[in-house]
Amino acid sequence: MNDQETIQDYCYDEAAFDYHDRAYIPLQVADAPEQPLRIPEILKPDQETATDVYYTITAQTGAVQLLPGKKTATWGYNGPLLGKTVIFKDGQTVHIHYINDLPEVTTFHWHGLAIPGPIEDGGCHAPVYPGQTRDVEFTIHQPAAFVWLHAHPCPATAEQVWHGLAGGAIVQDQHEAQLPLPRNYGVDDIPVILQDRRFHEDNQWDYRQDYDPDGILGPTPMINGTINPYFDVTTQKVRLRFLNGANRREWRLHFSDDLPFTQIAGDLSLLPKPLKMTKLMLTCAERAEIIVDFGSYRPGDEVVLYSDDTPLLRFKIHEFKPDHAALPNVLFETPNPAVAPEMPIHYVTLDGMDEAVAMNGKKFKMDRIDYQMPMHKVQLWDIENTNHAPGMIHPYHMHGTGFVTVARDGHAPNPNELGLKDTIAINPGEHVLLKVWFDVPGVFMYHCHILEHEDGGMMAQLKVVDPKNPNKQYQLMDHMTLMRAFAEERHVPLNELWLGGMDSYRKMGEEM
Ligand SMILES: [Cu+2]
Repeated sequence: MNDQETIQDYCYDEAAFDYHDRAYIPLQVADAPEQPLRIPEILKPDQETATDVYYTITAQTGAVQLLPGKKTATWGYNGPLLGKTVIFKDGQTVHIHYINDLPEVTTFHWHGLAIPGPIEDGGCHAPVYPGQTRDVEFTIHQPAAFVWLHAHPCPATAEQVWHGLAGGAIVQDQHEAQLPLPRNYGVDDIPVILQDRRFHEDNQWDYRQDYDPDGILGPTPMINGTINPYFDVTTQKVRLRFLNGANRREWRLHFSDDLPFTQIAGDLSLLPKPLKMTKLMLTCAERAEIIVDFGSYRPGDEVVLYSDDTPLLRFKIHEFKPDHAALPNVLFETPNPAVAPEMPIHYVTLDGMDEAVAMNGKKFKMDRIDYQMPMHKVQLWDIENTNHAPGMIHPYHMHGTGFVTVARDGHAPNPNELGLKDTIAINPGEHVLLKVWFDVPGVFMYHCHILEHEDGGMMAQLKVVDPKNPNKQYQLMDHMTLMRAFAEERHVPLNELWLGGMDSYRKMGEEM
């Protein structure tokens, strides 16, 4: 690498950054003592063999001491808040036993896993009702990446993630394992899940009070479920696996002293080559892995990670052994399969803002298939954000696959978009061209990953048809079935049920 390649730009339309929104809530440091960054434990398998691994994942309620005073009521997986880090190995068959110990229906969606849908994928068609369980089984066939688990019941995805139903998962493969990269989990390889919350009376969260159809924001940064966190640096190089787990917020990351860092991976794979940069923007659901070299600091120094002007995480430098090993120049060969000539470009538009959000002019319907696509065929997808400038940046996400970014408005993609991705930020007025293919069958959603936008209807679903089983039928649920369950579980009549996304349909006069 040479210095000319250092990226010193956030790469997106500044006029569309979230801080221009009239409802924007700036981040501020909480009036609370600093705390060690929580490192989610690795989830222990119930059983593991050379070919198979068995996990139990329980969605549960809990309470966490986030601020001085009262504990905050939270939700989590196998713990009170967020989740334990799940390890998946390429080639392994995974068996998961889900338990719902929450008071209401939820689903368990693996964001970033290329596994069949809609049941294994765990979107809105795979509910687990309170007190009930579900078992799924799938095989991992994909490159090393940092993916995540989150709730996805429509239209209450946003509210359940806000309660805490989100956790990281690491896909490991043999290629990545052989590269000289930090991977001592919790020491020089740490997840950094970026979220924001507003604390109300008695330190509680209040989703409905904070609701905004363009996405809920809170002033307090919460990193891995920690307020005012610090991390003790004991190695010269530290690998940070960032996940934007916020409902709405964009994170514009940079370090004190404009310390350069090296991005090595995006959402679903390593990058073709490491990229030196000083600024990194992540929109909702995007991931990035970076390596920070603290070699120019001494014990007692502190390095601060910021988003815009707000400190998020303090790195306290301790003694470490010098590590001047260079990173490899080549990290990954991004697949580049040929487009099937018989497949015309498929167009998707991300439309509107506030309650008017839609995709291709329509709001999402759980029992409607919007598109059919043959398995293994590669197709160009043109994703357009039809917002007029200044508008908003919409992070576009696809379930069940990783795609290759071909072009932004006819220009080369940003250099850190050259690996496999599952979520891509689209500027207002922009067309982003993707190469899309599916290697697993099923029904999959694709949507804006501002969680209130997806609940509000900026979402659609496709059916991937396996040529070996072209007539396979999928039992699709509808919104009303889930909403009746929510009404019953919340002990309110259906006409008094409030779920954020329902507002967006009602206000636009649309049936669910
Ligand atoms: Cu959006």
